Amino acid sequence: MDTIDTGRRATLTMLGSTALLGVVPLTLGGCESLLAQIANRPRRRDLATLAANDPIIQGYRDAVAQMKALPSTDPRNWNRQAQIHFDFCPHGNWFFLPWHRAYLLYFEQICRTLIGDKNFALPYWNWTCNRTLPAPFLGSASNALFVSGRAGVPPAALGDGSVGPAVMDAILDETNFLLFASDASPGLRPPVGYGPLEGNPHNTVHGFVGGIMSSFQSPRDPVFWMHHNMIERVWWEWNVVRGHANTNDAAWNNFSLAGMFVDGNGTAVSPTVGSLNLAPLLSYQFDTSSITSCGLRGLDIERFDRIALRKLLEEGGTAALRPLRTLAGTGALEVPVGGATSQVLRLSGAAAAAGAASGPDVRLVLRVRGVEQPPSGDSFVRVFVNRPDADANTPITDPHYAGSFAFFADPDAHHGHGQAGSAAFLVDATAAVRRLRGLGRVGSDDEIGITLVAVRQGGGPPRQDRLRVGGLELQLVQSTAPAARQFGEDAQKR
Ligand SMILES: [Cu+2]
Repeated sequence: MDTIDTGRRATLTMLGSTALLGVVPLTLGGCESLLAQIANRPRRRDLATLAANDPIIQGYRDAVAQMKALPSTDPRNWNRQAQIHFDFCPHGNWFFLPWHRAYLLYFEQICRTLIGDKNFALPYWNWTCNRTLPAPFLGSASNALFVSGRAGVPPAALGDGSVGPAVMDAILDETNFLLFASDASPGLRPPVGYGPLEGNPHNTVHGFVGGIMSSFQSPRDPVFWMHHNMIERVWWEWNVVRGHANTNDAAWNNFSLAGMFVDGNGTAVSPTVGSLNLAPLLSYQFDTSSITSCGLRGLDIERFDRIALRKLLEEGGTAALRPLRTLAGTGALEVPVGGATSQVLRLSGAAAAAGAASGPDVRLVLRVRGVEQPPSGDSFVRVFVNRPDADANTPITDPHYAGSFAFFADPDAHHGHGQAGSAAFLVDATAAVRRLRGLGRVGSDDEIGITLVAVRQGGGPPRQDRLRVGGLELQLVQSTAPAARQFGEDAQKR
């Protein structure tokens, strides 16, 4: 039998975690059947590999239709499931990933129960390789996966700057959990700081699809679950393939998600964040093509060193971002939303200190504080360093480009959450500054200019809207994170 581990202690450890995740039926048929169940755990597949009439797509459509037909007294009812997101979803902090992992796991169990297929697994929308809204979600109201009011329908396509391979590779190579997964927060919902994964591809896809997908009721659009399964897929690749550790911070691991989700039978569940760390080894697996190498040979993770992998997932590592010095800050500013508009800020004294950012663990992090998105909500922001003439036409391949961020929910949905005006976005400008120093474009004037360019999704014409920002802070930050591990053969890594 192919087991994911060896040794009695490990087996018992897995039993504890597995029962928590509800993978196991109520009566266990002994360890062997449990291990077989884990080895054969459902495989989540790339939507693009499934034909329109594939049983997985049919099953998902069937599950959604059934959930819509359930009475609103049933917590598995479609709108009740979306309400969980409205009531509890964390955004802009380190609970973003595990909360949505639990949300997907229990939603997947509900699908299984309703369609009577214990092997059903949610597919995912690999938007890095397939930039338009997947075909099974189009059509008309007779299709349970269709929803009206979307903006991003084909031929509208997502761009390289938000979901392209270079963006995703940079995210997947981030070593620090707090930058990968968004910043540490004392509670479930304060939006402390959006990291690049959440702030850029995650938010951009919500805004791109538009309609209900850009609100806190976004799970009412069936494509929400395919999008978040891709986010989960990214986290999986970050852990399993790129060998990065989640944080071992007890405040994160011990955080309870009780009272939020129900399992396939509608029974309340009480996972902790830490209990979800082993989900990639216990609850589901992914098909194994690497995200950013579209169409290339997949990875055979069954041949990985799974003992070492389990250790990494179970134990995590120290993840810290310690501000060494705030180099410069600004007060409030506004950026007009449109084709060729930008705002330039000069942060004096930055360049000399930027010279200190030469070690691998010292970063120059731009914190964009108090971001209030424009009412229209369909824009995103590009950040350039020392390029005061940057505009919407400046390509993201420009050496001055540092990163992007986008907006998740429309301002109306933000009310009731008390989040308007309080979101912060983290942009790691280290690579851009190092690149510019190499080109001799930083240093002589002892200043670093930050240009924010607000661009409309789909490149629409300028609007009267303005993006309001509470202020910018450029910080020199000491990053602490475990070195990347490798669990497979060299050749398998991408
Ligand atoms: Cu989301």
